Amino acid sequence: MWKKSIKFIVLLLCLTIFTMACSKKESLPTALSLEQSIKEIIISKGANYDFLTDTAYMEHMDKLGAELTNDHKSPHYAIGNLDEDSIPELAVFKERDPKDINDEGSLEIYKFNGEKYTSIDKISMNYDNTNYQIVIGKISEEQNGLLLNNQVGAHSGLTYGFILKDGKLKSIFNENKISLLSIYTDNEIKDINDDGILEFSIYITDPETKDSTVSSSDKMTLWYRWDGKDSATLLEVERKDYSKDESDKEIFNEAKDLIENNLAEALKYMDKHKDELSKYDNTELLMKYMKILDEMSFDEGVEIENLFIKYQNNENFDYLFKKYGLSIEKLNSLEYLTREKVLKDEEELKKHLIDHITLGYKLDTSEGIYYYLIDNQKFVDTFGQNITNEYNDYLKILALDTNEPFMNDGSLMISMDKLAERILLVESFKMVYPYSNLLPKVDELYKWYIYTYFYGDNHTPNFNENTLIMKEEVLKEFENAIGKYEYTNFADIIREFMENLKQNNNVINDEIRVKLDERLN
Ligand SMILES: [Ca+2]
Ligand SMILES: [Ca+2]
Repeated sequence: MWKKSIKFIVLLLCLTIFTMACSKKESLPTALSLEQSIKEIIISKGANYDFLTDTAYMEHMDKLGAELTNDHKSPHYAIGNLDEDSIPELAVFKERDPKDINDEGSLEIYKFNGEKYTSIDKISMNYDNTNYQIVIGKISEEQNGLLLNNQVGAHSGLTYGFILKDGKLKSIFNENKISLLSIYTDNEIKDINDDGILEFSIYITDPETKDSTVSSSDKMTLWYRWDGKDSATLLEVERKDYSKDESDKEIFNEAKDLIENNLAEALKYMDKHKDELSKYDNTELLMKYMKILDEMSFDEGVEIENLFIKYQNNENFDYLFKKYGLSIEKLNSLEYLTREKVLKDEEELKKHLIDHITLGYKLDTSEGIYYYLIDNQKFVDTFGQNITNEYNDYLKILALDTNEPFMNDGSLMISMDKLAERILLVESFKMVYPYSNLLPKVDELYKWYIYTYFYGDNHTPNFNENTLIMKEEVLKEFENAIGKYEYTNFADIIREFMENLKQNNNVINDEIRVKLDERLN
């Protein structure tokens, strides 16, 4: 009896194995046929064939793409050309398994190897929750690439860009140069201007929003295209039109008229009525006003210098200082200047100073010569709450330098660490306001600061003037800054500069200078 049972059990086992083998066999032909069909299509076509328009090929590839994603969900894969041969590659986003804390999710590239599609590279997707767009296409005139949008955190989006280089994925964006984070997943990858090259958008809170809560703040969409290096060029901005904000147009026109025809009265009027105008209109007026101050400053500077000379009666340049116990601070104080006894014998000089400081100038001196600077701090203090955040932040950058000029008569006047802080402030302006029309001016200042930071000033270069070898103490300073400001573009620039320098035996020559120029452009 028990023998019979064993026989039965053995038979049953055999049957089970047989059935399993059968079912395995049954699934094999379809898998084979997908690979086989793809192979057959590919090898039947010539080198210039456009597979992406071949319906049969695309249908099969769609199946393969869906099979290779973890959740078999589209659109977590993209089909397109990433390298020289015309046979498309397949990029697959593999969502992480939330139950497996070691699974970071991945991006994998498959390439046809003559037989079938096999994985050629795989990179981590950094625990991103999921993907909501993945596209392969032209990202510049000569380059194809892969762009993808992943969902991260509670509701944000993160954009990535890659090219395939020597069969490996290479990231094309430096996050210290461009912010790729969208507050919601409302950003897109598409060709917005029908030129065949992909653009991508970033969806962020408008820096000018009044309401700063994430959900109800004003949003803006920035459309970018890859710049061919490690950042992107801004092509288009979609945002609220703040010029339509409520504002008293009569007052605006009156202020504009004063700026053009009666400058001495304009500022008082603008200050008095600033609450009746929108931030947009106040900014427009102030920019107009300051442009005129800037244009006049040279001539007015010559005038004040001539007045000092006139009243010095051929004495030393500090004659008046001694006569009245003056200081540059006192000469910039309206309260002091309007005192009856101050400069009582130098009426023209007194009036010029009072008039110009009221206009918003600041008297400064270098090597015994007097001139006017624009007192940017005064405008921040007076109009900061009534102008756009963009213009206010711009004026704050300028104010740092008019309050405490970094350079005087060719000498660096502030510590390298202070200079680094100013560089970072400019850098953050560039990140926050990538659309700003003020960027050319900001960039000019940025470069001037950076060149001074690396090379030193005219009188004390950062390198030995005979050997051109960089000074040890300066290299130390660089290292400190890298540690202190680790995750900034500036730290990247210093790192790269030091690396180039090291390979050049710490000698500052044209080669090093050209490399820094290129990095900054
Ligand atoms: Ca290819
Ligand atoms: Ca385009």
